[in-house]
Amino acid sequence: MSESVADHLLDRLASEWGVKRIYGYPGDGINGIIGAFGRGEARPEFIQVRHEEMAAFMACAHAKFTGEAGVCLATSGPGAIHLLNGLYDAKLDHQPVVAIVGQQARLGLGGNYQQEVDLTTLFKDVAHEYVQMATEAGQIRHLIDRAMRIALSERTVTCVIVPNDLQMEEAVTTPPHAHGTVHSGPGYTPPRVVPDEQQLQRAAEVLNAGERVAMLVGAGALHATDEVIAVADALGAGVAKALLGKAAVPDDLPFVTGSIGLLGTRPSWDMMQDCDTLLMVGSSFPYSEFLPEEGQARGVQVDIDGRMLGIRYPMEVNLVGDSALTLQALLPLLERKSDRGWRESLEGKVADWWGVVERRAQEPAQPINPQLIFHELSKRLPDGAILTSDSGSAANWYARDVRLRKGMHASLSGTLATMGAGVPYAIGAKFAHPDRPVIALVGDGAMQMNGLAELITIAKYRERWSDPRLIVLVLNNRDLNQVTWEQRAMSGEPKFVESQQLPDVHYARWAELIGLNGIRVEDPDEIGDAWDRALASDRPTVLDVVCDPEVPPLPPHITIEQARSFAAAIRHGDPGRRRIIAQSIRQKLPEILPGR
Ligand SMILES: Cc1ncc(C[n+]2csc(CCOP(=O)(O)OP(=O)(O)O)c2C)c(N)n1
Ligand SMILES: [Mg+2]
Repeated sequence: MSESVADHLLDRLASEWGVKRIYGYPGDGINGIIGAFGRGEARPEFIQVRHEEMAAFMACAHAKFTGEAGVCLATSGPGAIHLLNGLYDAKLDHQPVVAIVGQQARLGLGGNYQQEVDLTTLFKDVAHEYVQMATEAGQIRHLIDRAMRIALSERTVTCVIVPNDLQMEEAVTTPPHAHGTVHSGPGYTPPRVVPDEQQLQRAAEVLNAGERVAMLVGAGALHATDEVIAVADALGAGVAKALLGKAAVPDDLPFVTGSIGLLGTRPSWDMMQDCDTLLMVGSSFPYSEFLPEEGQARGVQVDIDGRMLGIRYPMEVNLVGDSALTLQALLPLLERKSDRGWRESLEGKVADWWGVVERRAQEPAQPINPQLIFHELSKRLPDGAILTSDSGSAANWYARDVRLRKGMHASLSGTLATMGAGVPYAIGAKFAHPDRPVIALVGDGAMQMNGLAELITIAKYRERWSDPRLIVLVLNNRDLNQVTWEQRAMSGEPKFVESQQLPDVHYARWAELIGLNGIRVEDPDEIGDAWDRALASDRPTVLDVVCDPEVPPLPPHITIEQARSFAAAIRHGDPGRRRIIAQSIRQKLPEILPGR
């Protein structure tokens, strides 16, 4: 049988671009492509998800945890539309993801045909760097080559649309050598991007002149751990981490002040308030109120993407460069600060802060303080663990309480901050690294939104993973808690039970029903043991922990406005007011009374 367009498409992805698997969901818009998975030798594996949005999240997770492009596949119309949120997640976090989607037959296009959606327009924003519909078999080769290469070189989302009738046509692997044809080739290797000597010198002058240097690192520094540590040592600096850069430097280093921002730590806040120099590496951390005030500090920024420079703080020196290479080149130009006073004061604050975090975790709650769950996990994290978090209160505790060590990976939906990415990210991580333990930290809202269904995907594929450990922690607080607290602290609104309260679900029993391990915990004394059991299990585990929605995910400092709004929410009759006040005092006390 001669090769079809669909055969050629999959061959090109597998043989020329090294794509090992494609996350997707079938439909008649892609029947030709689905049929081709089973033919030929060089084919990517088809991974069947429960919903196309999850396929896009998994492709994004693949990119985040491997550095390769992730690929997802959906049918025309509804399938394509379902992909969008996951694709935006990838785009906003600068991940290379290629979406391949079906379309109605070319003859029917423009005929208001069933499931006909203007897909080039639909994807024009999320995949604006490259979205193309094939109308000729001879286009497939260059559409695939360009979609892959542009996704990788621009670290973004691209999209190829293939009408269903075209998929079954005979492939044209080599277009005629004639006017008007395109002859593409595969392959991409990232360049070595280093700023020129003069700019490095300018940066070094600013950094050498500073007496109190603060570093802020993000996702762009994930591969530059040693370089960040070496530069921080030379400069006597502390290192704060944006959420996506949590794994960039380990939390067990004494000068790492931890996360920054609403989910951040007190030492990160203090460091930014008091520094005279800011060195930002691979981060577009958005909240300017957590950075120094304009004029307070001299700034140097390093980013691989020139568009991301100088947009959060008016930097004196803006360096376009790879973080690891740039810091390596900068290092010999830096004078080691002989006065270590600033560094020592930061280290003192960091040590005190970990005490606060621990004491906050130990405060009693009804029935379980969510921080205790993360605290107990932190102590037990296996080497090489990969963590994913969902958006919600979990992200607070993930950011503040979890102590990552060297060699661990961790991520979440950082910029889009969408709910529902935690479980599909964990699945993507597990396929990419089947030999490593993966732990997803997810709210009950996110679980009800996406996670419950996607547990079925875990049950379906679990036997292939050599390390059976995939743990989904469900923070069972029967509440859309993060937003409930935002309503209280930002808008002064009491909890609106109708929108915020969630149905109680027995997640552990659900897990057992589909052949996974399920553990439900309702007593704080059982958490450590529950983590031990989950980490020793021979299969994926859902750890359903009933926890207290009235423990406030406090920001590192509270503004007068937030305090006013909070007081208004209580005055306006918040249903949890009595316990909220008690818990807020409990959570604040460990900070005010250190060593209590
Ligand atoms: C798709 C989507 N819808 C809504 C939101 C707004 N939002 C952010 S966190 C959150 C609450 C999450 O609740 P849950 O998963 O139960 O976690 P909790 O905060 O209760 O721990 C909501 C509704 C969002 N970020 N993404
Ligand atoms: Mg919840």
